[in-house]
Amino acid sequence: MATTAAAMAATSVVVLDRGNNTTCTINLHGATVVSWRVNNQEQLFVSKLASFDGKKAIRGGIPFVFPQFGAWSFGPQHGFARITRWHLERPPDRLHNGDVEAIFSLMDNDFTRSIWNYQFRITYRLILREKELHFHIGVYNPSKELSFTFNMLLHTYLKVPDVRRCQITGLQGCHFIDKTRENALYQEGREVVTVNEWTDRIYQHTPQEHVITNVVSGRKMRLHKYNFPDTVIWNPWVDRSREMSDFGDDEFPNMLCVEAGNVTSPVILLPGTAFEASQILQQFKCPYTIDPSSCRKKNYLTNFLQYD
Ligand code: TA6
Repeated sequence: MATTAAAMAATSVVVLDRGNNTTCTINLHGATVVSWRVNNQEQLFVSKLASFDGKKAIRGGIPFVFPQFGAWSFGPQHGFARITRWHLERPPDRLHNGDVEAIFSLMDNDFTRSIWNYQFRITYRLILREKELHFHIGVYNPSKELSFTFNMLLHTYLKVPDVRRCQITGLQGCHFIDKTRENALYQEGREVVTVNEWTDRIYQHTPQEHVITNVVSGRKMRLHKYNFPDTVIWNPWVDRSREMSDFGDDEFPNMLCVEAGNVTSPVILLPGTAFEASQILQQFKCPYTIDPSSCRKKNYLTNFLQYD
């Protein structure tokens, strides 16, 4: 019996529910995280014009970019992973400490091989904690003789009340490719980066941690990354917003993309080897303005490391 579109759509969404109105929703189309709610507050931006037709990439949440970042002569912009249906490897499961975990996977198939003729297997483990969302990614090359090279990036759309009030730490001194200025290379001089115009920058060799201020309800978001050397900062502002059919002309003030990835230094994966990377998003409230380190309490560090 053919699976109806409705049935397909219905079985395309997986919800991790930790209780206390803290949930994470993943669409199997691209294993795109389409919602992360902490105490009933949505942390991620999804456009009101986003398409959920199971074909186009979802405009918002956290699309999974692989094996190509950006334009691609062999296939779709930002690769095929975000427009391919993933498999639910392990359904949501409550862990001993109350956290909820689920595992998704993607393997090569006729469609992917028609674009990129390599065998691969990706596992994507998501863990929903009280105020944190953990992403653990493994890429495996099962081939006996062929290596392959790939980009990988988590295209995180943060929901913000007003992007002009956001500040991003951890980019000072880093070189960046500015896609708004013919991909010229510059060096960031600011202690905190702000966004007040069309911004599309690939920051290279960035530190493991960024703090974004003034996200939902004035809180802060800590992004901690491992084995993701680059950070992309993007906001389409006025003109680019109008060019996107799945993005409202008035929505740019309410989103900020801070994307951890392997962009400028693609990963080479030898036969029979694996690559791992991870990201942790932590929403926190801190009375101190910019210097998040003064918010750091001992137990934060112990908590952070227990899953690595
Ligand atoms: O990650 C930033 C970026 O590469 C921008 O250049 C912009 O194109 C954005 O991604 C969105 O790309 P998309 O293919 O989703 O329209």
